[in-house]
Amino acid sequence: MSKASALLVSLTGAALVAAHGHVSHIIVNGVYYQNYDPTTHWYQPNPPTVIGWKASNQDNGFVEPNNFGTSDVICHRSATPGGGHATVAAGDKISIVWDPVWPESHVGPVIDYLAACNGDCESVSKESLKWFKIDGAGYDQAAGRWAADALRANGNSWLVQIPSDLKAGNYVLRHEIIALHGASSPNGAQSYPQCINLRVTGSGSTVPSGVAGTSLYKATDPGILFNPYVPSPNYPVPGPALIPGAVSSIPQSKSTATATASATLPGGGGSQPTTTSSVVTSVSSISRPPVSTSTTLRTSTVVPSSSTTPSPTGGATQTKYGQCGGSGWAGPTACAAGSSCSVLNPWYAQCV
Ligand SMILES: [Cu+2]
Repeated sequence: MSKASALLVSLTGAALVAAHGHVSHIIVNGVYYQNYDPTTHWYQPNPPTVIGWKASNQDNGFVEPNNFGTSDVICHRSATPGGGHATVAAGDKISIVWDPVWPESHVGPVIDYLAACNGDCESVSKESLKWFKIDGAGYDQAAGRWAADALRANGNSWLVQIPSDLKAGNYVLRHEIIALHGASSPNGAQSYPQCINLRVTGSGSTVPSGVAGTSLYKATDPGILFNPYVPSPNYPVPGPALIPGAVSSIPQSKSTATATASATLPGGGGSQPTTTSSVVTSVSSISRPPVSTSTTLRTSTVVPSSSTTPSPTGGATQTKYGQCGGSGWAGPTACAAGSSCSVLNPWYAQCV
């Protein structure tokens, strides 16, 4: 090891305890769906129903290789299914957006899997899910960069395509970044799995076979125990092979949201997207209602998110006791008649 690379290792070692990230939302066909936010929703008495799985990664943290044989690796720590889903068509491209900006030090692969729920994903047992890999990008020799670098360069987002011949049904999308900055040491890699419920429509007939989440990786796999600090790394993306016809990554581009949608609840009986006017509102037509009249609980004003994404407040009205504001809040800010939006703290405002 050169002095330079030894210095690099010691510097990045200091970053091991830094916060990392989670997927804040997805955009598909211009429609924005909020994801589970572990840094805020975890603490809320009435968090919104979202497409993403709930998990106890309030620290924006990761799953360590010594736990790759435990259920925590499936959809992050202590994960339980998201309460709703998004509807997409086979062949659709989904933009998966992380927050905050992925750390430059956290080089590594980006990998996406699907697993069929064989019923509602909202009530599926995560141990029963069999994952098949629909993309998996490691080190791009031609571009001279890691997939995580490409993600960061793409507006902190990753574009994944649902296989066009996938059989219609309910699936969990498992999107993952594996950070390798500490991976030359045993148990030094960091897995950041994020799970999202999808209802896939279409006329396809294929459901590829897959493997249980607890069998995806071992701590000693060559793509898990790996020194990334070499010139032009020859990196083996860990996990099972790509399904037939899949590519390591499709050409990356950013997506722009022009509308927002709520998660669809299970048991609705239909496979239609929730693109009715009641839940999808053109962003340009949104007018943000006044946040609140004064109440004794109010201690501060709501500061609009500084995110570059249009604020998808929608046209909906929040029910009494539901969330109506707070940092990063993407849901309704208007309260049902008889209640008003009260700011409890910078992260949470509630209709009371
Ligand atoms: Cu980190």
